[in-house]
Amino acid sequence: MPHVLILGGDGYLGWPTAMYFSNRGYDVTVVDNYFRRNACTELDVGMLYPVPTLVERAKIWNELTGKEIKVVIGDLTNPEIMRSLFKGDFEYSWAINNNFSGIPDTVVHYAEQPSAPYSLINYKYANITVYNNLIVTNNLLFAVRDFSRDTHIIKLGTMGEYGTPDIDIEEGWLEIEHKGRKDKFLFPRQASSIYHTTKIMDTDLLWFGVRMWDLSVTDLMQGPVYGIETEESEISGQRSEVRGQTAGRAMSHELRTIFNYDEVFGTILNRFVVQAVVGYPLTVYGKGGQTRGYLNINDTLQCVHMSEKSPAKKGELRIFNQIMETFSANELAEKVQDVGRKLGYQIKIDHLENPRKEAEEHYYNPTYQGLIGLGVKPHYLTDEVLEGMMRVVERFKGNIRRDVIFRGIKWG
Ligand code: USQ
Repeated sequence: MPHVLILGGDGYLGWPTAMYFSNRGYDVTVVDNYFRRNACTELDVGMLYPVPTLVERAKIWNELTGKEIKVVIGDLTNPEIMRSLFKGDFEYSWAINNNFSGIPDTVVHYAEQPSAPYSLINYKYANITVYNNLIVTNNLLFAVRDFSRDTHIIKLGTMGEYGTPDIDIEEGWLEIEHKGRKDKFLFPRQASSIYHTTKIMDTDLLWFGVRMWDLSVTDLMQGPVYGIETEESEISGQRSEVRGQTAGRAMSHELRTIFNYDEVFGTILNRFVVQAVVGYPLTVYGKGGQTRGYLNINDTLQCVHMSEKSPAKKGELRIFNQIMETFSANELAEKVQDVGRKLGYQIKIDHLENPRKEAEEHYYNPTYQGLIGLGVKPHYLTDEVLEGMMRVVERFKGNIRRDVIFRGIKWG
């Protein structure tokens, strides 16, 4: 089976993606330097439940399914570590299951600092974001150029690269007619945080690699993701002889993704669900008309898989808008309030002074047909999905820290 290399394999999307591919028979290697966990500890933002280390998760996965996920612990801003993933000499990192799977057929690049608020805490966190995101992407670009130009790069982008323009948002490209002549360009970008600005810049780095060296790149412009469980995180012990049936079930919970509900790393809907369960008024910022494209974590997995199955051509930067439906912050709050009420929660909605600088009422009409065209079947945000999330969060209610929900990191 093809070899899929996942950069940033410990994060909210990285670990579920690793299990998803492994479960479908792929040879999977994950790399991470625990950036996200360390940042959570440094900023003291809490998590809904503790998560085993990446190495432990791979062992649990192996015990439950018999499948192997190879783990490399290393910082991809170090070019030698990035290059070793294409050469198989793990001199500069720490690797388990050290038998090199060969040059990857596909690289999934999630190894970025993913939080807009983090990037605006102060200049130090802005620098970490700029340095990490751009250097990792550049190291990847040169490793692929130097060792394996046929590897398909799937890079996670963000819908926030486009901002909220007063025109329809196309999937990455726009044909422009100017003084009687026409050409196609990247859709205009106008990010609203330092984090989002780095995503624009790494799109540009890859676009350069496509033009210069005929690389094959898919850039997935993703909206905010919600959700906790995936098919693989709920696999219960098939290998009961290893630790016993009950242990198998307990272990399967340890395969769940890192779940943050704090202001820095939590995304809006995950935060609202936690707030509802713990009786914290929902934190709508400003007027709440901010509209974004959302998707279920299970759809992220499908989108990456479908992109892997139908790669971009050599010399092509293929861009998809990775969202399944659009909502305003107010609409999300009302949905959570309605579902919560049915479950017996009295949920208030607050309109906090917006710590961000963003349009609170705006036009928003993105196109998002490309991934559906590749065969992705959307999971929409139904009442059942929200109820399912609340039921999981309820089980960990005792872990929820109210003090990390809102600290007010200001953009201004
Ligand atoms: N918002 C609230 N209340 C909250 C949290 C957020 O009203 O408690 C609002 C924000 O002001 C914003 C919208 O909800 O208008 C989305 O905020 P978010 O924190 O869920 O998402 P964002 O900061 O934009 O970043 C997240 C991910 C990032 C990804 C991005 C996609 O952290 O990695 O790239 O979503 S997008 O938003 O389309 O750029």
